[in-house]
Amino acid sequence: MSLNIPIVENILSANDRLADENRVRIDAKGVFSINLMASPGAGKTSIIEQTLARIADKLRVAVVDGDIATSFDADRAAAAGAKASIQINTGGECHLDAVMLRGALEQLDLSQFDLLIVENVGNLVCPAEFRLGTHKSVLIASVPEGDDKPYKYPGMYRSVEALIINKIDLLPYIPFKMDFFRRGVEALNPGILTFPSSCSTGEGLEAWVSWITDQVREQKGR
Ligand SMILES: Nc1nc2c(ncn2[C@@H]2O[C@H](COP(=O)(O)OP(=O)(O)OP(=O)(O)O)[C@@H](O)[C@H]2O)c(=O)[nH]1
Ligand SMILES: [Mg+2]
Repeated sequence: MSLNIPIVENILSANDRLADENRVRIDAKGVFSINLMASPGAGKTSIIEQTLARIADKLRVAVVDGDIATSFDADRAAAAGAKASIQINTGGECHLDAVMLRGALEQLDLSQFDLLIVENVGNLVCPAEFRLGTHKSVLIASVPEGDDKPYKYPGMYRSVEALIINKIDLLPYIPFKMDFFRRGVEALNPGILTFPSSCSTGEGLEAWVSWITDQVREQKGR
């Protein structure tokens, strides 16, 4: 038991070093990058599809998709207009790590892109612990998951810079208390940028797309 803590610390610090290298590589080409995290089925790929539908004619987008198995999500991103989409199969790991992203970056000519979206494996625990080197981490919470998730998964809610609250079209049908949810978020991550949205109706997506477009522009200007 006493040996486990140094081993975990070593794994995480080795991952951090590789994440820093990924960041240098991404920065060198002026690409803006996000790590999209959420529980399974919260709507990560749907948000990517809806984002692409609104920006793929203006921005060159690469998508890297992490899943335990299948290439379904990378196929969806390609069909939605991603200029490149790469599927990583973790073969059982519940998160992406920096070495996996490095493998994907080696397959991309980053000078050909403005935006890199990484869809992490659906999970509210492990992905928060492994930095990838992206500029911003974004969490998608979805209404059917329940309003107690910030309280139960504080590490994830603390680790991100923006929060999409997806599936708000389902609010009339599900006992989701938005005030309770937001109080939990605020206690962990005060002032976090929040985007209530629905991939079904399109509500709220304009604000999200406008934020991400601004981030791409700022990154180019650096
Ligand atoms: N009602 C409603 N359904 C949605 C919304 N967004 C996504 N869905 C549905 O939720 C289901 C899961 O969506 P995905 O985008 O595949 O979710 P994901 O987070 O990428 O799932 P994994 O990659 O498997 O973890 C699909 O049936 C979507 O059609 C939404 O805003 N409202
Ligand atoms: Mg997905």
